[in-house]
Amino acid sequence: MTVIETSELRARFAQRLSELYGAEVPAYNTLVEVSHEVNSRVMERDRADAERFGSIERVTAERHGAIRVGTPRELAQVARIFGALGMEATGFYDLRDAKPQPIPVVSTAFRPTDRAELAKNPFRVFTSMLVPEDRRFFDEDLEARLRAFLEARELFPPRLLELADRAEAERGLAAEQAAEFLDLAAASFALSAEPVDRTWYEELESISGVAADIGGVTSTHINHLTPRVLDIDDLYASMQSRGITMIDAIQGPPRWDGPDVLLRQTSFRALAEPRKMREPDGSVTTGELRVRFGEVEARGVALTPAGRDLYDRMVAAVDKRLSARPEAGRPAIAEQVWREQLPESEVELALRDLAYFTFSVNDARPDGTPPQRLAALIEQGWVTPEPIVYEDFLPRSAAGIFASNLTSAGSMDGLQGGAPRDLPWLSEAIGRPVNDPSELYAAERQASLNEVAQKLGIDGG
Ligand code: OOG
Ligand code: NI
Repeated sequence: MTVIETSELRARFAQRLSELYGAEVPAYNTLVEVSHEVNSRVMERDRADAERFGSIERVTAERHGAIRVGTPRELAQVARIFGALGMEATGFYDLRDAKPQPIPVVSTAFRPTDRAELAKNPFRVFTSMLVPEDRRFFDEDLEARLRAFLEARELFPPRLLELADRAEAERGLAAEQAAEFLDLAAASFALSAEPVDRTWYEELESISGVAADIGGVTSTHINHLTPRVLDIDDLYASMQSRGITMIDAIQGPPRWDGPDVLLRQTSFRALAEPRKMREPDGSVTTGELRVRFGEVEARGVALTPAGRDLYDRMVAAVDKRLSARPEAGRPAIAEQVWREQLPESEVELALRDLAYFTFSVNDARPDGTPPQRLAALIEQGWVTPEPIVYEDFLPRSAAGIFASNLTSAGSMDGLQGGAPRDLPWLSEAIGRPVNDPSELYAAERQASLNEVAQKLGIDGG
């Protein structure tokens, strides 16, 4: 009996979604094509450098998707489906007070956590959950109607969840069941042909387009699928020259001469898609909704909590200078702030403990007794730091991506009373652990330091 193992299931699922999304949103295929061109160009320039943040095989297959659900019960089911694919809830993002625009959701990302699994296929899905209890968005009456609507719907057929549980427990599925699982899983993320109740949808949309996209329809759908590129500035220009209008900025760190850190993303709005609408008089018409889009990203080194604090302070500094000098433009100001505040080399990031690295002992190293301190080991040529790629998301970019693809700004009505939510709450709500990304990066670094210590005969690393 052939068994399709977890990592192969994940790779096949990512591939299935890619085919599905390409058929539903043709501009996605253009984006993938241009991404491949960009990546080949970067590989030709300097292959070794291009592969420092992951092999070209990994990067070429790499995608993240995004879905949105309404309740903890639905999120727990999503966790079972992704559990079957070796993807664990990682990170907590609260987008309700995000700039530039608050979004009534909290989010996590399902992803593989182990370096070897990430290398096999790093597929991840940014997953957001509506917070109908948040009084800043929804009053009591609307909350009650939203909950009733969400509780009555079924996003995933029982058979899919049953196969998911089996796949997770047995770390794979027999070929025939794997095929059934993949069919059911892909189908539950496709755009539904069910008519959308126009009055209900529009009521929610007046508060938030995201609320309408989640609570105004009876199913969920993948709303974007993001390839990874090695040069996002090249990608941006190449897409524009093919006549695809991108949003007006690349989100996240600016382009600059120093190390690539965290995550840079940009997107474009997909076309309106025809959707069946149920009108107030009961008739069904064909309307249009614009809920899906294209996005692309470039990834750099993961930052430590200290590095992340510095990053957040730099973003605040950019905002401040920009408000005093809007005519200078964000990219130029950001580059200036970065030059002033962020070390210009990876080694310095490592020495100042601003980013995560693994360390390996150099074949060519000094004779004699190695020093005890990591900084001295690096400076004297005993060990070399290798950057750990950032595998997660940025809340501000996420909110920017949400906002730039909404038709209307929505309203918050000045209501008070946000429902408190955090990572432990989320974990409790889905009945599974939610990983803290920094703990994962720190553990990977520590494992490499332990190896270094053993190899060099140093206590503790
Ligand atoms: C998710 C937006 C966030 C990202 O890459 O930051 C995201 C959504 O639109 O549902 O995918
Ligand atoms: Ni995204």
